[in-house]
Amino acid sequence: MMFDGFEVQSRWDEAFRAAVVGGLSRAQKSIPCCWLYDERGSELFNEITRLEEYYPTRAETEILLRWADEMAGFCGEDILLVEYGAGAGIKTEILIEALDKPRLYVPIDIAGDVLAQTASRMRDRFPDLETLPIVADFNRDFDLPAGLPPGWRTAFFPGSTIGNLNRSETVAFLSRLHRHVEGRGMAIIGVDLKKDLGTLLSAYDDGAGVTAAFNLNLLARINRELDGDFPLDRFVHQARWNESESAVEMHLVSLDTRVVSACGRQFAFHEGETIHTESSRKYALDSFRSLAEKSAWRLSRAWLDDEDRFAVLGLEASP
Ligand code: AVI
Repeated sequence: MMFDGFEVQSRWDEAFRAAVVGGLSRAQKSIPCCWLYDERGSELFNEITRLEEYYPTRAETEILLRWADEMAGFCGEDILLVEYGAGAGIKTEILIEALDKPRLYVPIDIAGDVLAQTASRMRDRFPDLETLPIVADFNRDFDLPAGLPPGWRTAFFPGSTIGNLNRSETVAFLSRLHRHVEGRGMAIIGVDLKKDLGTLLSAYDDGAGVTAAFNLNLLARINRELDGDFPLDRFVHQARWNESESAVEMHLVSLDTRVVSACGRQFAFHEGETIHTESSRKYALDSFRSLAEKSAWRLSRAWLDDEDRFAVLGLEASP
Protein backbone atom coordinates (compact mmCIF):
# COMPACT_ATOMS: atom_id res chain seq x y z
CA MET A 1 0.00 0.00 0.00
CA MET A 2 1.31 3.50 -0.83
CA PHE A 3 0.84 6.52 1.43
CA ASP A 4 1.24 10.08 0.26
CA GLY A 5 3.03 12.70 2.39
CA PHE A 6 -0.25 13.99 3.79
CA GLU A 7 -1.32 10.53 5.00
CA VAL A 8 2.06 9.84 6.58
CA GLN A 9 1.90 13.20 8.41
CA SER A 10 -1.62 12.60 9.68
CA ARG A 11 -0.75 9.09 10.93
CA TRP A 12 2.25 10.62 12.68
CA ASP A 13 0.08 13.36 14.27
CA GLU A 14 -2.39 10.70 15.39
CA ALA A 15 0.41 8.64 16.96
CA PHE A 16 1.66 11.72 18.87
CA ARG A 17 -1.86 12.48 20.09
CA ALA A 18 -2.34 8.86 21.25
CA ALA A 19 1.05 8.87 23.04
CA VAL A 20 0.21 12.11 24.88
CA VAL A 21 -3.37 11.19 25.85
CA GLY A 22 -2.33 7.67 26.90
CA GLY A 23 0.82 8.87 28.67
CA LEU A 24 -0.82 11.70 30.64
CA SER A 25 -3.63 9.38 31.76
CA ARG A 26 -1.28 7.00 33.64
CA ALA A 27 -0.60 7.06 37.37
CA GLN A 28 3.07 7.87 36.60
CA LYS A 29 2.61 10.21 33.64
CA SER A 30 5.05 9.39 30.85
CA ILE A 31 5.58 10.20 27.18
CA PRO A 32 7.97 8.08 25.06
CA CYS A 33 11.28 9.82 24.37
CA CYS A 34 10.92 9.57 20.57
CA TRP A 35 8.56 12.58 20.77
CA LEU A 36 11.36 14.82 22.08
CA TYR A 37 12.73 15.06 18.53
CA ASP A 38 10.74 17.59 16.53
CA GLU A 39 12.86 20.05 14.53
CA ARG A 40 13.74 22.17 17.59
CA GLY A 41 14.28 19.08 19.75
CA SER A 42 16.73 17.66 17.19
CA GLU A 43 18.63 20.99 17.11
CA LEU A 44 18.83 21.01 20.90
CA PHE A 45 19.99 17.38 20.97
CA ASN A 46 22.80 18.30 18.54
CA GLU A 47 23.76 21.09 20.92
CA ILE A 48 23.76 18.60 23.82
CA THR A 49 26.28 16.40 22.01
CA ARG A 50 28.73 19.33 22.03
CA LEU A 51 28.38 20.13 25.76
CA GLU A 52 31.31 19.67 28.11
CA GLU A 53 29.15 17.64 30.52
CA TYR A 54 27.73 15.30 27.85
CA TYR A 55 30.69 12.92 27.46
CA PRO A 56 29.05 10.03 25.43
CA THR A 57 29.44 11.54 21.95
CA ARG A 58 33.05 12.58 22.53
CA ALA A 59 33.98 9.28 24.18
CA GLU A 60 32.42 7.21 21.39
CA THR A 61 34.07 9.30 18.67
CA GLU A 62 37.43 8.90 20.45
CA ILE A 63 36.93 5.09 20.49
CA LEU A 64 35.96 4.94 16.82
CA LEU A 65 38.93 7.09 15.78
CA ARG A 66 41.31 4.92 17.77
CA TRP A 67 39.95 1.46 16.97
CA ALA A 68 38.26 1.78 13.56
CA ASP A 69 40.88 -0.40 11.87
CA GLU A 70 40.42 -3.15 14.42
CA MET A 71 36.62 -2.86 14.09
CA ALA A 72 36.97 -3.12 10.31
CA GLY A 73 39.01 -6.32 10.76
CA PHE A 74 36.29 -7.65 13.05
CA CYS A 75 33.60 -6.96 10.39
CA GLY A 76 35.59 -8.55 7.54
CA GLU A 77 35.80 -7.54 3.88
CA ASP A 78 33.08 -6.89 1.28
CA ILE A 79 30.43 -6.41 3.96
CA LEU A 80 27.00 -4.82 3.89
CA LEU A 81 26.82 -2.19 6.64
CA VAL A 82 23.32 -1.65 8.02
CA GLU A 83 22.94 1.37 10.31
CA TYR A 84 19.93 1.82 12.60
CA GLY A 85 18.71 5.35 13.31
CA ALA A 86 21.29 6.82 10.95
CA GLY A 87 20.94 10.49 11.91
CA ALA A 88 23.80 12.73 10.86
CA GLY A 89 26.10 9.75 10.29
CA ILE A 90 29.42 11.41 11.30
CA LYS A 91 30.60 8.40 13.33
CA THR A 92 29.63 6.14 10.45
CA GLU A 93 32.09 7.93 8.18
CA ILE A 94 34.91 6.96 10.55
CA LEU A 95 33.94 3.28 10.33
CA ILE A 96 33.27 3.23 6.58
CA GLU A 97 36.61 4.93 5.92
CA ALA A 98 38.33 2.00 7.69
CA LEU A 99 36.27 -0.84 6.14
CA ASP A 100 37.84 -3.11 3.55
CA LYS A 101 35.89 -2.80 0.25
CA PRO A 102 32.43 -2.42 1.79
CA ARG A 103 29.77 -3.52 -0.70
CA LEU A 104 26.68 -1.63 0.44
CA TYR A 105 25.67 0.92 3.08
CA VAL A 106 22.05 0.71 4.28
CA PRO A 107 21.12 3.67 6.53
CA ILE A 108 17.74 3.24 8.25
CA ASP A 109 15.85 6.14 9.81
CA ILE A 110 12.24 7.07 10.47
CA ALA A 111 12.82 10.66 9.28
CA GLY A 112 12.85 10.52 5.47
CA ASP A 113 14.28 14.04 5.04
CA VAL A 114 17.21 13.45 7.41
CA LEU A 115 17.84 10.10 5.75
CA ALA A 116 17.91 11.64 2.25
CA GLN A 117 20.50 14.19 3.44
CA THR A 118 22.62 11.45 5.06
CA ALA A 119 22.44 9.30 1.91
CA SER A 120 23.44 12.15 -0.35
CA ARG A 121 26.33 13.17 1.93
CA MET A 122 27.57 9.55 2.02
CA ARG A 123 27.34 9.24 -1.76
CA ASP A 124 29.47 12.40 -2.11
CA ARG A 125 31.94 11.25 0.49
CA PHE A 126 32.17 7.59 -0.69
CA PRO A 127 31.26 7.63 -4.42
CA ASP A 128 32.28 3.96 -4.89
CA LEU A 129 30.02 2.71 -2.13
CA GLU A 130 26.44 1.95 -3.03
CA THR A 131 24.00 3.48 -0.51
CA LEU A 132 20.46 2.19 -0.07
CA PRO A 133 18.47 4.30 2.42
CA ILE A 134 15.42 2.72 4.06
CA VAL A 135 12.70 4.65 5.89
CA ALA A 136 11.65 2.55 8.88
CA ASP A 137 11.21 2.73 12.65
CA PHE A 138 14.03 0.57 13.97
CA ASN A 139 12.12 0.05 17.19
CA ARG A 140 9.37 -1.88 15.37
CA ASP A 141 9.54 -5.10 13.49
CA PHE A 142 10.47 -4.80 9.81
CA ASP A 143 12.37 -6.78 7.20
CA LEU A 144 15.26 -5.64 5.06
CA PRO A 145 14.37 -5.72 1.37
CA ALA A 146 14.88 -8.98 -0.47
CA GLY A 147 17.57 -9.10 -3.13
CA LEU A 148 20.37 -7.29 -1.29
CA PRO A 149 23.80 -8.19 -2.64
CA PRO A 150 25.38 -11.30 -1.10
CA GLY A 151 27.93 -10.89 1.68
CA TRP A 152 28.25 -10.83 5.44
CA ARG A 153 26.34 -8.09 7.15
CA THR A 154 27.25 -5.86 10.07
CA ALA A 155 24.54 -4.06 12.03
CA PHE A 156 25.78 -0.71 13.34
CA PHE A 157 24.02 1.14 16.15
CA PRO A 158 26.20 3.92 17.60
CA GLY A 159 25.21 6.76 19.92
CA SER A 160 24.13 4.68 22.97
CA THR A 161 20.54 4.99 21.73
CA ILE A 162 20.18 1.36 22.81
CA GLY A 163 20.13 2.81 26.35
CA ASN A 164 16.82 4.53 25.56
CA LEU A 165 15.13 1.13 25.06
CA ASN A 166 13.76 -0.86 27.97
CA ARG A 167 14.82 -4.43 28.64
CA SER A 168 12.21 -6.15 26.48
CA GLU A 169 12.63 -3.61 23.66
CA THR A 170 16.39 -4.20 23.79
CA VAL A 171 16.02 -7.98 23.47
CA ALA A 172 13.47 -7.55 20.65
CA PHE A 173 15.75 -5.03 18.89
CA LEU A 174 18.84 -7.26 19.16
CA SER A 175 16.79 -10.23 17.89
CA ARG A 176 15.69 -8.13 14.89
CA LEU A 177 19.33 -7.29 14.16
CA HIS A 178 20.18 -10.99 14.38
CA ARG A 179 17.53 -11.73 11.75
CA HIS A 180 18.72 -8.83 9.57
CA VAL A 181 22.29 -10.19 9.52
CA GLU A 182 20.85 -13.59 8.57
CA GLY A 183 22.04 -15.19 11.81
CA ARG A 184 25.73 -15.14 10.84
CA GLY A 185 27.03 -11.58 10.86
CA MET A 186 28.31 -9.01 13.31
CA ALA A 187 26.97 -6.03 15.22
CA ILE A 188 28.81 -2.96 16.47
CA ILE A 189 26.89 -1.16 19.19
CA GLY A 190 27.66 1.95 21.28
CA VAL A 191 26.78 1.47 24.95
CA ASP A 192 27.13 3.96 27.78
CA LEU A 193 28.64 2.46 30.93
CA LYS A 194 27.61 2.73 34.56
CA LYS A 195 29.73 5.27 36.43
CA ASP A 196 29.66 7.74 39.34
CA LEU A 197 26.35 9.53 39.77
CA GLY A 198 27.86 13.03 39.67
CA THR A 199 29.16 12.50 36.13
CA LEU A 200 25.93 10.83 35.02
CA LEU A 201 23.56 13.40 36.44
CA SER A 202 25.46 16.42 35.17
CA ALA A 203 25.50 14.88 31.67
CA TYR A 204 21.69 15.09 31.80
CA ASP A 205 21.42 18.42 33.64
CA ASP A 206 24.07 20.68 32.15
CA GLY A 207 25.02 24.09 33.50
CA ALA A 208 23.89 25.98 30.39
CA GLY A 209 20.39 24.50 30.60
CA VAL A 210 20.41 22.96 27.11
CA THR A 211 19.10 19.58 28.34
CA ALA A 212 16.40 21.40 30.32
CA ALA A 213 15.37 23.26 27.13
CA PHE A 214 15.40 19.94 25.22
CA ASN A 215 13.07 18.34 27.78
CA LEU A 216 10.75 21.37 28.12
CA ASN A 217 10.48 21.63 24.34
CA LEU A 218 8.20 18.59 24.54
CA LEU A 219 5.59 20.70 26.35
CA ALA A 220 5.99 23.51 23.80
CA ARG A 221 5.41 20.90 21.09
CA ILE A 222 2.25 19.64 22.80
CA ASN A 223 1.01 23.25 23.13
CA ARG A 224 1.68 23.93 19.45
CA GLU A 225 0.62 20.65 17.82
CA LEU A 226 -2.06 19.37 20.19
CA ASP A 227 -3.66 22.59 21.32
CA GLY A 228 -2.16 22.33 24.80
CA ASP A 229 -1.89 25.01 27.46
CA PHE A 230 1.10 23.89 29.54
CA PRO A 231 2.56 26.99 31.24
CA LEU A 232 6.22 26.47 30.30
CA ASP A 233 7.52 28.52 33.23
CA ARG A 234 5.67 26.31 35.76
CA PHE A 235 7.34 23.02 34.80
CA VAL A 236 11.00 22.28 35.40
CA HIS A 237 13.48 19.74 34.09
CA GLN A 238 14.79 17.07 36.44
CA ALA A 239 17.42 14.35 35.90
CA ARG A 240 17.34 11.52 38.44
CA TRP A 241 18.99 8.15 38.89
CA ASN A 242 16.82 5.02 39.02
CA GLU A 243 18.99 2.34 40.62
CA SER A 244 16.72 -0.64 39.89
CA GLU A 245 16.60 0.26 36.18
CA SER A 246 20.25 1.41 36.16
CA ALA A 247 19.06 4.47 34.25
CA VAL A 248 19.22 8.24 34.29
CA GLU A 249 15.63 9.41 33.93
CA MET A 250 14.44 12.77 32.65
CA HIS A 251 11.26 14.14 34.16
CA LEU A 252 9.24 17.35 33.84
CA VAL A 253 8.11 18.45 37.30
CA SER A 254 4.95 20.51 37.84
CA LEU A 255 5.62 23.34 40.28
CA ASP A 256 1.91 23.68 41.13
CA THR A 257 -1.31 21.79 41.53
CA ARG A 258 -3.16 22.55 38.29
CA VAL A 259 -5.25 21.24 35.43
CA VAL A 260 -3.74 21.33 31.94
CA SER A 261 -5.58 20.88 28.63
CA ALA A 262 -4.26 19.11 25.56
CA CYS A 263 -5.95 17.22 22.72
CA GLY A 264 -9.30 18.54 23.98
CA ARG A 265 -8.81 16.64 27.28
CA GLN A 266 -7.94 17.79 30.79
CA PHE A 267 -5.12 16.40 32.88
CA ALA A 268 -4.73 17.08 36.61
CA PHE A 269 -1.29 17.57 38.18
CA HIS A 270 -0.48 17.91 41.84
CA GLU A 271 2.47 19.98 43.01
CA GLY A 272 5.69 18.06 42.40
CA GLU A 273 4.06 15.49 40.11
CA THR A 274 6.21 14.54 37.11
CA ILE A 275 5.98 13.42 33.51
CA HIS A 276 8.68 10.82 32.81
CA THR A 277 10.11 11.67 29.38
CA GLU A 278 13.21 9.49 28.94
CA SER A 279 15.26 6.69 30.48
CA SER A 280 18.88 6.34 29.52
CA ARG A 281 20.18 2.98 30.69
CA LYS A 282 23.79 2.63 31.77
CA TYR A 283 25.29 -0.83 31.50
CA ALA A 284 27.99 -2.91 33.13
CA LEU A 285 29.57 -5.10 30.44
CA ASP A 286 28.26 -8.28 32.09
CA SER A 287 24.68 -7.07 32.18
CA PHE A 288 24.82 -6.14 28.49
CA ARG A 289 26.42 -9.52 27.70
CA SER A 290 23.51 -11.39 29.25
CA LEU A 291 20.93 -9.32 27.33
CA ALA A 292 22.86 -9.96 24.11
CA GLU A 293 22.93 -13.70 24.82
CA LYS A 294 19.13 -13.72 25.20
CA SER A 295 18.98 -12.52 21.59
CA ALA A 296 21.55 -15.05 20.28
CA TRP A 297 24.52 -12.67 20.15
CA ARG A 298 27.93 -13.35 21.66
CA LEU A 299 29.82 -10.37 23.05
CA SER A 300 33.28 -10.81 21.59
CA ARG A 301 34.92 -7.36 21.66
CA ALA A 302 34.71 -4.29 23.87
CA TRP A 303 36.53 -1.12 22.84
CA LEU A 304 36.60 1.48 25.62
CA ASP A 305 37.69 5.12 25.88
CA ASP A 306 40.61 6.20 28.08
CA GLU A 307 38.41 6.81 31.10
CA ASP A 308 36.23 3.66 30.69
CA ARG A 309 33.10 5.78 30.37
CA PHE A 310 31.75 4.32 27.15
CA ALA A 311 32.05 1.06 25.20
CA VAL A 312 31.70 0.20 21.55
CA LEU A 313 30.87 -3.50 21.56
CA GLY A 314 31.53 -6.07 18.87
CA LEU A 315 28.91 -8.84 18.84
CA GLU A 316 28.94 -12.05 16.79
CA ALA A 317 25.68 -13.72 15.86
CA SER A 318 25.34 -17.22 17.26
CA PRO A 319 23.39 -19.53 14.97
C1 AVI B 1 19.77 9.83 22.04
N1 AVI B 1 20.16 9.38 23.40
C2 AVI B 1 21.18 8.34 23.32
C3 AVI B 1 20.49 10.46 24.33
C4 AVI B 1 20.82 9.85 25.72
O1 AVI B 1 21.89 10.13 26.23
O2 AVI B 1 20.01 9.08 26.23
C5 AVI B 1 19.37 11.47 24.48
C6 AVI B 1 19.62 12.51 25.52
N2 AVI B 1 18.79 12.86 26.45
C7 AVI B 1 19.29 13.82 27.19
N3 AVI B 1 20.50 14.07 26.77
C8 AVI B 1 20.73 13.26 25.71
